[in-house]
Amino acid sequence: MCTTCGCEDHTHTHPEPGGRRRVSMEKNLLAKNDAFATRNRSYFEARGILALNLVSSPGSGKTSLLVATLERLGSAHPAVVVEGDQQTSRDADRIRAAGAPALQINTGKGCHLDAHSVEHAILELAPPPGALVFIENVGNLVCPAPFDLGEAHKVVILSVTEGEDKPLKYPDMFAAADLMLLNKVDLLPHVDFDEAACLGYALQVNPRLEVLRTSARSGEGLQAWIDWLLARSAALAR
Ligand SMILES: Nc1nc2c(ncn2[C@@H]2O[C@H](COP(=O)(O)OP(=O)(O)O)[C@@H](O)[C@H]2O)c(=O)[nH]1
Ligand SMILES: [Mg+2]
Repeated sequence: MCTTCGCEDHTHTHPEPGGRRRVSMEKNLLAKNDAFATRNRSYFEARGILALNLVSSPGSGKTSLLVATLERLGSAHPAVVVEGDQQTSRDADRIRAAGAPALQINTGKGCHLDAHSVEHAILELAPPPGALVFIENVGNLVCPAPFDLGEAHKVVILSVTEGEDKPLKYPDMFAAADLMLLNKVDLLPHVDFDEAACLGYALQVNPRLEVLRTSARSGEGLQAWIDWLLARSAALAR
């Protein structure tokens, strides 16, 4: 546990008086996490399961996008969801209401999911071969970045209400992701958001980042996102 902020299970730094920084690099913790992540990845690969780790700040629309995605997928493609939040089972309840099995992990003071907790959740959810597994991480753009959960891809969600500079301010998260969903594009006419600058910043941090524009509210871009998912899921079955 970090003795400065009380946060559990993560690696970070805090400024100290006099400009010195105390570095609390818990390398063993990351190594232990990586071992569980490798096991999760083997489990997914052996069953042709596409697992995605959804990361973003709180409120960008992760759960809303998942609900809209599950409603569109219907029973045509099996999917299960692991939900991570510090408290409450509100998101898992929203997912179950959309018709998919969901399991909530409450991290308490922890600010990210870890691969061991995800392993337990997956064993309990028992996704069928070929299923989609969505892991909604705890909302913040810092702590989940270095933690591999065994996913095939990290998907970072950025909403247009958060400001175009977030890829520059939180580069680790955008560098770790393979896909960025630019969400809440229905709100673009109402907010000061420089979309071209945002895309430029995101690609500056991660030149191989794919980007899709979405709105969980209007449905814009959801078919492209579902096509992205199903193409990768189908590739695993080959
Ligand atoms: N206008 C608009 N609102 C959205 C969209 N996606 C999510 N929201 C709203 O944003 C808020 C946070 O969404 P939620 O899915 O809980 O975000 P999460 O914390 O990332 O899971 C809720 O009030 C949603 O209704 C969107 O595409 N457009
Ligand atoms: Mg959520």
